[in-house]
Amino acid sequence: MAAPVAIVMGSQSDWPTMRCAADVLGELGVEFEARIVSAHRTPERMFEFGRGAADAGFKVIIAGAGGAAHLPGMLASLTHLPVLGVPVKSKALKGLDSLLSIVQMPAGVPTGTLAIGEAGATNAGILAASILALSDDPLSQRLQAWRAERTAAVAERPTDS
Ligand code: RP5
Repeated sequence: MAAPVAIVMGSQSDWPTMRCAADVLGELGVEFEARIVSAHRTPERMFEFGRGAADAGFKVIIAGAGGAAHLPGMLASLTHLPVLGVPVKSKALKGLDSLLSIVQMPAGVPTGTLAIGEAGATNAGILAASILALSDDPLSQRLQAWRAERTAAVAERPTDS
């Protein structure tokens, strides 16, 4: 069976950020496929991927890009699957450019937009799992246990060390 989550990114340089989505999906036991698909450098690949994503068996797409970050929005225009956009931190503008490029979609073409950088990628992974968990009880149980573990790991008081 095909992996339910696609993690796509505009460049190899996005992988250290996008790997956070991959890591958390791995912890939750969710299969994923990671691919480089650039809206600007490989537009034909983007069209092919976006148009074929649902038929390929994907259920959720996590798309990360930096700077003029058009990949998440373009993919959202090419597929009815949910697209979660991760603004990758850019060198010049620290990811504010990426965030604004992803978040300001016109009405009718929604792109879920997460925080800039690694926190956003991690949360995109968790959110993808939450979406899949709506129709997957064992995953829902794993997700709830995972969240409870993280809650229990927060100390009530700070320490000096
Ligand atoms: C975007 O340009 C990519 O998503 C990446 O965040 C940024 C820089 O890409 P590289 O020049 O590092 O390949 O398309």
